[in-house]
Amino acid sequence: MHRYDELWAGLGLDLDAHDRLLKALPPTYYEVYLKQENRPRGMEYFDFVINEIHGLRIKELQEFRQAGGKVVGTFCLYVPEELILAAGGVFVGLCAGIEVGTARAETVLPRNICPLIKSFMGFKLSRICPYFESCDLLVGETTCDGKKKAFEVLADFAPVYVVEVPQKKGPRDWELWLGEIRALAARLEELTGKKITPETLRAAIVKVNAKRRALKRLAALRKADPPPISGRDALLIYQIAFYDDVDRFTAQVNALCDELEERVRRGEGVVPPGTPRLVITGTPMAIPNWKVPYIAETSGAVIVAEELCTGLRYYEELTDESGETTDELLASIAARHLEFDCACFTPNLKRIQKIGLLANEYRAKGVISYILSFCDPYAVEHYQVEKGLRDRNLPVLKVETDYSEHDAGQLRTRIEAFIEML
Ligand code: BJ8
Repeated sequence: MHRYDELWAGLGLDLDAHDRLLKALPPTYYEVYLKQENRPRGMEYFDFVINEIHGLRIKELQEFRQAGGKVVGTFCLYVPEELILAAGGVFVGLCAGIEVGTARAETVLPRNICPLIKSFMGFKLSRICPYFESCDLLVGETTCDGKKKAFEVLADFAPVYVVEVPQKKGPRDWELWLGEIRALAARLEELTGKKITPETLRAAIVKVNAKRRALKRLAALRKADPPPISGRDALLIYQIAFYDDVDRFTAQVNALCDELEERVRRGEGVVPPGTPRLVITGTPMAIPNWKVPYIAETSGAVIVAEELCTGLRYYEELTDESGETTDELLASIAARHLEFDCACFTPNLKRIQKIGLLANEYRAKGVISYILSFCDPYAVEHYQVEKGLRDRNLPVLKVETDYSEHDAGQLRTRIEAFIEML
């Protein structure tokens, strides 16, 4: 990776700690990604993006800010990307998937808390994430208790605005949610100094829908046996979707899909036909958390779909583009963002049905229920997942883990045994 010392210093990063982070990534990336055989050529763009993860994109964000633009950091799918774009801003997803700055994070958080929360707090307090340092506003949300309370802490270190996400999906919850979307729109207008109009809203919805359509196209191609792309590569693309320029990303995903269509036509895949196919469900896998997919795909299986926020939940639903007024379009955005199913909601049985349907549609032989340690919503909801999949005679393996490598050997043994019995 090129060095951007001036840029990083300008953002106030701790350059020594940042260097250590940058050194840790390339060997892992080589092992998890570059060593794969028969990768699609179209992955070159995404490799390039990762190689420049703290470089070119950060430069673009700084240029945007120097021209008066505002960058908004988010942590959850319930914060609509199209709203930020409609207000003239740029969004970046800030969830983090690596154990970094833990000691600092533990000065303000309990030790036993979800690694995703600890990781984003560690990134902020250690000043090693140029995305965090590029944000003019962080938009949190009241999903799980851990995140909700962590945003109160984060507000001591950066400007934070919190959206209230309901816990149920009834008529009263809808009223609350629509009000929250309107309030967020007003806060974003205040931040950017730009009015959200029906035109800017519709353009933003069309733009983000195009990205979702490209990702849906990619997902559909993975139904082929053999699949033309690995689960690891698909996950990488979903992770990059959270911070890359929307139009460029969409074009690159579509170009990759053109290539994958050709592969499917030729019957060419990344694994031999008949390789056991898996669906992964559960908590999000923020970049660079590739641990479980890497283990599963180097243990004789291939992942064909993800019921994750870094997967299906991110792209499945489209926002209705047809509204005329700002209010109608805001209601469409609110409706779309109450559609997908996070375990923070109750009841959440649509999620359970979705996992079964997904496994059938993608001809998966088994499901991995992936849970980040100390994530109560997904850990407790695993009971429903297991029950629902048992009814469909689908084997499920529960994997509860964090970002460290200490359990990698034990996980490999369990995952290999699971794949063998499929
Ligand atoms: S819509 S999954 S991105 S809340 S893993 S921090 S739930 S303790 S990330 Fe999430 Fe939005 Fe839901 Fe998706 Fe809490 Fe669990 Fe940690 Fe989590």
